[in-house]
Order: sequence, then structure tokens, then C-alpha cells
Amino acid sequence: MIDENSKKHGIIAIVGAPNAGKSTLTNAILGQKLSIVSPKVQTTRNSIRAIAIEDATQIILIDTPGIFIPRDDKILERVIVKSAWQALREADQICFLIDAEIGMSQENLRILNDLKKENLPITIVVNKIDLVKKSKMLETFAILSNLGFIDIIPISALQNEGVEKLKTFLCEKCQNPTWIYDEEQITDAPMRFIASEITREKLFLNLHKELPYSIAVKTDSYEILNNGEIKLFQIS
Ligand SMILES: Nc1nc2c(ncn2[C@@H]2O[C@H](COP(=O)(O)OP(=O)(O)OP(=O)(O)O)[C@@H](O)[C@H]2O)c(=O)[nH]1
Ligand SMILES: [Mg+2]
Repeated sequence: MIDENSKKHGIIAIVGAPNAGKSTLTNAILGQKLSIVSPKVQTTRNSIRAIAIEDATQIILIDTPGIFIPRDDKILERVIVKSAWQALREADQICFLIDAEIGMSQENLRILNDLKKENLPITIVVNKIDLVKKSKMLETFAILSNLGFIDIIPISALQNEGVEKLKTFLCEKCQNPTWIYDEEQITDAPMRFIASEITREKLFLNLHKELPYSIAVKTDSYEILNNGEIKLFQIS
């Protein structure tokens, strides 16, 4: 039993450019698959909360859509990016994910400069370290420390390398009293949303050039069958 008085929580926003591995990291910290993942950009459309527990601490992760410069005429793009910026403002700590293969791109620099202007608490997480040579890593680290970042954590979310260390680090940033979700709750997203997301992930993974990126899936209803299977009624 955890003593009520020792319970703490914190909100951690996972942000970064599209495809940096934000959803993979969210799932790795949570310890189970919740957020959908694909090799295509803009897989995550809505910020989604994953609620992890580490001893007496409830770590509330917000997996956000990738931040990019939206085109003026694309409403969907503007909505996606807005959802990421909203999550940043309500977080106690921001994990800014950088794809180690891409390193400090102009886009990453621009987003980081915008974040710094707002004086937000940022930890840099360099992901996909399994894909790069040490020299490339050191180059990225040097640029980041020249920009004044002190907390830079290398990980491979896919191979679960460095994730435990990151989780311990994030726990220290969660200093608000009490828990705000039930112990067994892993997200605040409704079942229907999760069901729609799983179908959207399968569409992303199985369709290629024919996939319209704006594809959306809506779950109308579902039935739990006698054999335990779930029958979904969805439109896209
Ligand atoms: N090699 C390697 N691949 C990774 C790692 N983390 C994520 N990936 C892959 O990178 C791709 C994108 O991962 P996502 O987790 O969907 O990335 P995201 O940042 O959530 O993407 P958006 O939601 O589209 O912004 C997937 O193919 C992942 O399997 C890693 O540590 N190493
Ligand atoms: Mg994602």
C-alpha cells in the first residue's frame, strides 16, 4: 500500500518533430501499447494522455502530434500543431524528442528557439541512438550544449535503452501532491477513440501511396461477442 501522503503527480509533454518517436517513447514509459505508431509522419493527430505509475508517483504523459510549420490552407495541419502547443503549456516538464539520425535540423532549431522564448522547462531526449554512430551523437550533443541545454538524455525508445533512466529523471519532476487518476487507469481517452486509433494505425501500416493523409476513423458502436471477441462498427 502506498501512503496517501507520499503520492505525487506531474504532467510531462512529449513533443518534437513528426516521426521522432514520441508515441513509441510514450508506450515504452507506460510499459504497454496505447499510442499508435507508424513509419509515416503525422500518425498522431490528437494529444493523448498515458498514465504511468512509478512507486508513489503518477507520471501523466501527453503524447502530442509532431510540431511542424502548417500550410496556411490546410486546416487539419493547423489543428494538429495547435493541439501540440496546448499540451506544452499545461505540462510541468517538456521532453523534446530529437531523432538522432536527423540531429539538429533547422526545423528542430526553430521549434526549440520558440520553446525557449516562452521559458518552458525542457529536457532534451535524443531518440533512435541505435541507428547512429557515436560521432554523430557527439556532434548533436555539442550543438545542444552550445545552445545552453544541460539535461540531454540519449535513448532508444524502440529497444528500451535508457528509458528506465529517463523515467526516474521524470519522476523527480513530478512534485504535485496526490494522484489525479485511478490506479488502474492508463488513459483518459474513451474506448471508442482508442478503437478508432487502432484501425487508423492499421490503415497507415497497410496502405501506401493510396492513403489519403487526412483519413479519419469513427467508431459508431461495438459489441462484445460470447467468445470474448469485440465486433467494431466503424466508418472512415
Ligand atoms: N530504430 C528506431 N526506430 C524508432 C525508435 N523510436 C521510434 N522508432 C520508429 O520511428 C517511427 C515513428 O515512430 P512514432 O512513435 O510513430 O513517432 P511519432 O513521433 O509519434 O510520430 P508522429 O505521431 O507522426 O509525429 C516508427 O517506425 C518507429 O518504430 C528508436 O528508438 N529506434
Ligand atoms: Mg505519434
